[in-house]
Amino acid sequence: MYLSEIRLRGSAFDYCMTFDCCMTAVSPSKSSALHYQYESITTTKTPEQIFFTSKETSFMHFHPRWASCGLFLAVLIPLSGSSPVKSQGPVVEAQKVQVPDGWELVWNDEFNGKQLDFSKWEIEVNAFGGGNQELQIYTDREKNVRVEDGLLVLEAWRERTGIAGTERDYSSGRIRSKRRGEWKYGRFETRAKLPIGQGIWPAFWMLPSDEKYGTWAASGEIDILEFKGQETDTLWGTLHFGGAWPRNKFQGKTQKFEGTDFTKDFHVYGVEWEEGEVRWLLDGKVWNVQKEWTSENGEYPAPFNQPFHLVFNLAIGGGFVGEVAPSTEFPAKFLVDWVRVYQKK
Ligand SMILES: [Ca+2]
Repeated sequence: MYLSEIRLRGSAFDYCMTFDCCMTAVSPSKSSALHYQYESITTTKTPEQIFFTSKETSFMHFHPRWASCGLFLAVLIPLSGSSPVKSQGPVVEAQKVQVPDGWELVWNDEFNGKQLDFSKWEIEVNAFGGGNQELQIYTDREKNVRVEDGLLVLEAWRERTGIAGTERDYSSGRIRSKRRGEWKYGRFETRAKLPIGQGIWPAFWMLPSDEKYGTWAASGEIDILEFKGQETDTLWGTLHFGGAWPRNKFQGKTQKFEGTDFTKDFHVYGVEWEEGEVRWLLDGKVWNVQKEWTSENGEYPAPFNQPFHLVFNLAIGGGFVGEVAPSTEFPAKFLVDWVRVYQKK
């Protein structure tokens, strides 16, 4: 099954966001990237139907028939009587989403808009070092967090930056889906390109939304992707659990992928998380499986039986990745093409 995502740029995007309508569509007739230029937009004042006049297709009809899990799926309905297009209207881009067999798409962000979708993400602003003596300050400036050219860009700079009276030597970006996107079990994947350099630490991970079993790491942490900018062929996949710090435990795997430089190309990083098992995927292939963990405050499979949310961040320095080398080049960019969440059919 193919799903196509449609993103509207310019005023149409804002309009669409106003109605919280769908960014995901089924295209029965086209399976590759679609580009439509719109001349006008009308609506029935409901989220169910929005009509577009375009150059290639007279109208586009968003329909709730396939609505599921907060996503409206849509059908492109070509109508006759196309009118000529004179103006440079907003551009709609669609790209194919291939859903893995046995799963259905329940949430995604293709990062194809003009700005971060705050219905899905919160930008985290802090200078606390993440508990790892990290050197960055996370800001909400576009310099550090933005969406452009179909990508989420988390960009770190070597610069003295301050917020609320605290200054750090580097600035960077961090976002999370807490209270916007939270799931118990599923397949969580992102397509991303990682930054290079000693002391650069991009991560895609999950945290418990309600700390039911206690503070970190008693309620768990799922590190889907961790990477050191100085080891460009190596991935870390880890679970944190046990008790509250310092009684926390962790278990995971470090895997070297000979001949692969994760800073050169985009790859798909993910996990499949189900009751009693977490499997790590690289480009759809399993490279790490974890089944054993404990919780001081709950029966197995606690703590990994509660809703978790997603986090993307680009940390600089700290205990995991070590010191930043003078030769490390800035800005460093963590580029994310998309993130998709699937659940079992
Ligand atoms: Ca994208």
